[in-house]
Amino acid sequence: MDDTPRPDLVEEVRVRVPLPIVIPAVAVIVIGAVAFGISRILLNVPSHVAVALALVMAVNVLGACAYVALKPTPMTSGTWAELFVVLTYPVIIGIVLTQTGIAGSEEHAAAAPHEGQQQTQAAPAEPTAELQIAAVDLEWDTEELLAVADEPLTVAVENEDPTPHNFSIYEDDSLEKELFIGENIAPSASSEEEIDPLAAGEYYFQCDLHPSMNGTLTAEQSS
Ligand SMILES: [Cu+2]
Repeated sequence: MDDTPRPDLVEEVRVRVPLPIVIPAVAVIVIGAVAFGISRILLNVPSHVAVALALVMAVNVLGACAYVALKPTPMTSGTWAELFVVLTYPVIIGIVLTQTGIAGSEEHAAAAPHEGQQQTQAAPAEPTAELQIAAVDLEWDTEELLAVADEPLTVAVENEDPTPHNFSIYEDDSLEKELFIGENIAPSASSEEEIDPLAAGEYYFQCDLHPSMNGTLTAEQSS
């Protein structure tokens, strides 16, 4: 008799053995990638467009599943490809809408500050020697300060809280090297802190009374 295993059997075993692991793993990866991709698109279009897009996607998924379930003949790679196109065309529409701005992205940008971002101001593009920061509800109103390097700085610190705060600068978050330690600022008071010139680089600032109130001060050469 012939001892060599039937090549088709070997092939079958090789394919079948890992399937109970491979199929769920691939499914998780694919579902995760699709969910992540779609969420990027939905978050980038105005909310009314996102709702419509999500509904179209949902109908598509239902339709595609019905199609697979009812199809009598085995699926060929061609029908899989068709299915893929049907499932992904809303994603493509979404990408086109996002990229072209047809969907009114300005409106979305205007709405963005309502989504829990009012605590964080955008960092100013130009470094300045006159910085401002305010303490509100045990948080700084910004976590990024952009200062001019090699120039004396002032930091106007406003305390809008009923508790005292101070403003201190350290070389880094190890707090090993102090660069400036501010006096405590009374509730509802403000203080103009004068800081010696800082070399270009990144520094760490915090309230020493509440170290969770911290951020990064970046010193940059002014252009
Ligand atoms: Cu504080």
